Amino acid sequence: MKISESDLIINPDGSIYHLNLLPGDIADTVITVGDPDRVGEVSKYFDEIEFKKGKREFITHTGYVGKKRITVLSTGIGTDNIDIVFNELDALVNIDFETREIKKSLTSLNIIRVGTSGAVQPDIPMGTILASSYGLGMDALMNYYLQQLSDDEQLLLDDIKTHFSKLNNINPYLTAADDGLLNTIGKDMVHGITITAPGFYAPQGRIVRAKNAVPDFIGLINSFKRNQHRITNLEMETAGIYALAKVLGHKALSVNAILASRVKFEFSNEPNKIVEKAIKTVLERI
Ligand code: R1P
Repeated sequence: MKISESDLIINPDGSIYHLNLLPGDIADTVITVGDPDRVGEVSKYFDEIEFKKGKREFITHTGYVGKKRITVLSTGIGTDNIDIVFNELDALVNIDFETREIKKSLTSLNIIRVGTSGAVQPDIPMGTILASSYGLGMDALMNYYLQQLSDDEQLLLDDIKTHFSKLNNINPYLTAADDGLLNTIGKDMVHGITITAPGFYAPQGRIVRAKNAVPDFIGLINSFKRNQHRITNLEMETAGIYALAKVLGHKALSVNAILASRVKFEFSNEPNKIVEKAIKTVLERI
């Protein structure tokens, strides 16, 4: 079936609407970062840069580390941007732009987020590199997609929904990391459930001037426990990445540079070093 011109917008030069990339521009291994300035911090380790492109907050560098072709691309902040990036990345590999039809043979991308995050457990210090075993979304993105959960995901989500039942009108969603990526790139990192929030301040329990509707949000988050599972950190993209990757048949892992301790009220004085460590670790293991 042909996908319409308004459902999938292709620019006059044949590139996809927001990412401004042509089919063939992206490698099978994609690193996503939130901050457009972080794209160069990753690609400076490439042995060769094939091209640099960009539009809005979506900056892309594709190149090689040894013989391995890698794309690094910035998503900007939030799962609304993840919706755009993941649908467009998928279209670039799985839709024939000439016929506007879904290809018969589908490509599964390996997608690794290298992002920054705050820890909510006292035993996870700043400087930790944490791989998200699950993404728990407190945002609304997955109310708009059909998602099929494994039994393991469903049981864990049921317990989480009970724990957070006093948060009216929030419908959390949960997706596991790709096991293979978690046990290779994420091996010997701290693992835990990452909460993806629809904002940076009150949605992550920060108090500045506006009054928060949920008192002691961090306490509510870090008190959840089920078997070996606990919530370790907060950020703004992982749950959308995990959920949309699975819906579209891609593999995803989120690697978090822990810059803040939300229980000790501390923020690192060397955030760039921590991010650098996360980037180098991922590139060595990719
Ligand atoms: C908020 O400051 C941003 O930082 C974190 C959050 O997820 C959010 O995008 O990740 P990045 O550093 O990758 O952007």
